[in-house]
Amino acid sequence: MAKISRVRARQIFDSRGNPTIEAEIFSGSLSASAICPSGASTGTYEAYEKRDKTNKKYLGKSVFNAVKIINSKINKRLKGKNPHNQELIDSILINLDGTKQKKNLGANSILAVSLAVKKLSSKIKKIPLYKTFLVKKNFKLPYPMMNIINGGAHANNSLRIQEFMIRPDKAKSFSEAIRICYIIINNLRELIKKKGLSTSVGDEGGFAPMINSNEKALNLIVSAIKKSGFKNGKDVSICLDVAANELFKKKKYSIHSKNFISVDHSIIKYQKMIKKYKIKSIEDPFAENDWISWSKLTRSTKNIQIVGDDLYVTNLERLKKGFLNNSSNSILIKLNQIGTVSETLEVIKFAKIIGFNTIISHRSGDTEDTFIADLAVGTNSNQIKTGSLARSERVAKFNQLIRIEEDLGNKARMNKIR
Ligand code: 2PG
Ligand code: MG
Repeated sequence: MAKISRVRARQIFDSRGNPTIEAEIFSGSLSASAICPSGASTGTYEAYEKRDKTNKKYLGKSVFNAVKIINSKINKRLKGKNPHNQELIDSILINLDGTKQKKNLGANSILAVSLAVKKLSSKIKKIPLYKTFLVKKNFKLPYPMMNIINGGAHANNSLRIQEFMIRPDKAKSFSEAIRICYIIINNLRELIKKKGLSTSVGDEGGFAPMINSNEKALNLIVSAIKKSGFKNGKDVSICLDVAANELFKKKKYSIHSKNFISVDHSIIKYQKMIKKYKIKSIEDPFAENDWISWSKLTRSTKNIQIVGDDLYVTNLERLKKGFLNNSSNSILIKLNQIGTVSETLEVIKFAKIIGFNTIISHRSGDTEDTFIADLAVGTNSNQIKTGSLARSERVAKFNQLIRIEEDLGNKARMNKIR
């Protein structure tokens, strides 16, 4: 039986240049490592990210204490354990922490270890990582939701909506999906340039031009899709992440302009926007505790993907509540919102039972780690959200999916958009 001989960690840096944790697990002559990502527009109910708040050397953001926990406590508890028993290892970590939001050890230290164990197990078994999750055959590639214009907390322009994405719905293969996005992004760059605006990019690789209205961003995208020879709403769909937690005050929302308006009024504006721009998917249209407004929107729209991110925070209890309230029809999956691989898989399994789409997602502070690309294929998730075709930490995930597609050869299929 394989045994873990050592667990060690170090502080490294994420794509925003902030400290994060890399964990490394050893068994015999083999080892595997994994890195924890970090969000900017985080939900209140996410698992806790442990940082050295009083260490001024890194502006309170270093993770030395969390690293120390891995090198001491976690190393001690996992030594001698079977790396193939992911559930046992994750439950040891959960129990060692003992809190609901993983406040003792920090979800960042727990997740880095949990991911590294999963990778080590696949390495020892000599099985590609994507084959070690829920799906055992008929693997399918996810559709990318590519974030081509960044706003909100991910850019310093004044766009209300955080993410403007495109999804190439008619692509027959993953490589073709990327090619379609590539063409549109290049045309979008030209259109932005022509307007005399900057083509620099935001945290997730999408352009972050200094524009101030959602409509202006949407018009640019519609033009880019058209210029590329595709039909908006047919070949390619526009998808949004509003991240409405950031736009909520006293029961009112400032999603559509700087003015705060009522929920009913916001819904009317959403409906107009959906119709005019043929929008197919909206993530976090309302705030994380505003369950009723979510249900109102979900009930009042047809064939629109309504995605819970901050609403569910990859947490089974919250997903159950959303299901009972008819709050949405899809869930965004982020490993570090909950903190272990096993708990993430539990949430995905339940989402599938209730017929929700599962969309695997990066964080705005991400790294060269490509775990989520394998997770998307291995869980039959029909979409992946991992930024744009810019910034290596984003492109790395797309490249890994291209490798997986190649590995599957003539068995590779695209998933279905429902
Ligand atoms: C989101 C994510 C990823 P962050 O809101 O969906 O795009 O952003 O990691 O900042 O929470
Ligand atoms: Mg989101």
